[in-house]
Amino acid sequence: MSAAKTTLNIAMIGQGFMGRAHSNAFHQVGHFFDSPFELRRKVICGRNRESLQAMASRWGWDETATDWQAVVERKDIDVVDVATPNNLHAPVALAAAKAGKILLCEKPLAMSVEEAERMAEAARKVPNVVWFNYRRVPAIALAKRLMEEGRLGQVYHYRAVYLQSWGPERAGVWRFKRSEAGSGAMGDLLSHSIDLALMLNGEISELSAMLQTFAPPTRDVDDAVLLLARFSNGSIGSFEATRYAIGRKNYNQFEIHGSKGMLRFNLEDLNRLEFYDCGDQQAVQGGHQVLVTGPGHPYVDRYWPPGHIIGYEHTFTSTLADFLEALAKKQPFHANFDDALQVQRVLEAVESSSADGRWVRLGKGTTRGRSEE
Ligand code: NAI
Ligand code: SOE
Repeated sequence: MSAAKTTLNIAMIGQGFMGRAHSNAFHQVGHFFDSPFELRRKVICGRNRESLQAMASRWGWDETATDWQAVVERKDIDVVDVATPNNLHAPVALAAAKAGKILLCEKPLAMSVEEAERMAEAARKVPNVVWFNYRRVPAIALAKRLMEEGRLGQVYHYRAVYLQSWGPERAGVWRFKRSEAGSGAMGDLLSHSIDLALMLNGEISELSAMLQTFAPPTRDVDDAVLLLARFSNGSIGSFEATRYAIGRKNYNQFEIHGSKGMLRFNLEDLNRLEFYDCGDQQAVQGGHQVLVTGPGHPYVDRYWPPGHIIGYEHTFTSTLADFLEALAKKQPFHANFDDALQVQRVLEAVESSSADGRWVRLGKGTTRGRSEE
């Protein structure tokens, strides 16, 4: 008979989009992965009692609550998952870390570098995760593997865009308020592109950026951001993130050119990675459209047979699965609060460059993805 698994009681703060994505991951991880822990969806905490109850029933949460402070101090809670607007990440995470809880937190980690530093320091005492879920897209994990194997050679160009089309008519929600979001397209979208760039291509050494707000007074955050960057490996990068790319839905794309080849990925075609290999016979050179559904591709053997595509929600399940495995083996996990602090440093440099109209140097080591160590 196999030994009983340790149960982890989870409290999730937030009942919105990510509340659903995380609930699904907590529910599914044990179905697809050999989870070393039994996860119990113990308390879901939000602000709207009625919809909370409905959500708790739908997603299998035992209890509901509306006071996050009381929840994070409960002795019977092992894990606190922060899925609230950005301004609450720090207070909830700091209180939970103080109470010794395992910490899961949404991106962007914080409202400022100063806040992110305090959070990262507190989180070093407990196991922790930041939900930079795109790292676990199989095609992106494959891109990482190919780069680590040197299949791109020396990297020259890193180019990323993150395009959405909220446009002018979607004001009012927390995402458009500096007091709750901290920033606009920058923290919401660019943070993902920067996290991936640091993971795939290493440290950014300097940057020059421009932030733009198109919508007048109702909105006090950036709608769009453009960024030029130099990486420590000698490559140069360009990034664009916008909520005004009318016609684009969730167009999270990167393209990397090296001396031996090229990689291209777009989230709207999540199961595919394009790989151009200069080593191919000249007669057949061209981008390989790799359907990253196995065999031999990251994560996919946990889901369906080759060719049976997976979706957005699986990235959260795979993130959680990797974290639980690392937790059981007492191994480091990425992306963690320290990784997200590096992203936050880049975001702060973007703001300062945009305000001063200058290039900003980032101190050596400040933006190196921890996973590169
Ligand atoms: P949402 O607006 O759908 O949900 C936010 C939730 O927080 C709501 O349920 C609200 O009731 C709850 N909340 C607000 N104040 C609260 C309080 N005082 N106590 C308890 N609950 C409170 O927002 P969404 O899209 O779920 O975003 C949440 C976080 O997740 C943000 O930090 C966002 O940047 C991040 N996010 C990350 C994504 C990813 O790809 N990793 C995707 C979407 C969002
Ligand atoms: C915004 O529309 C959003 O949901 C971001 O908050 C997420 O981080 C991004 O993954 C998808 O877009």
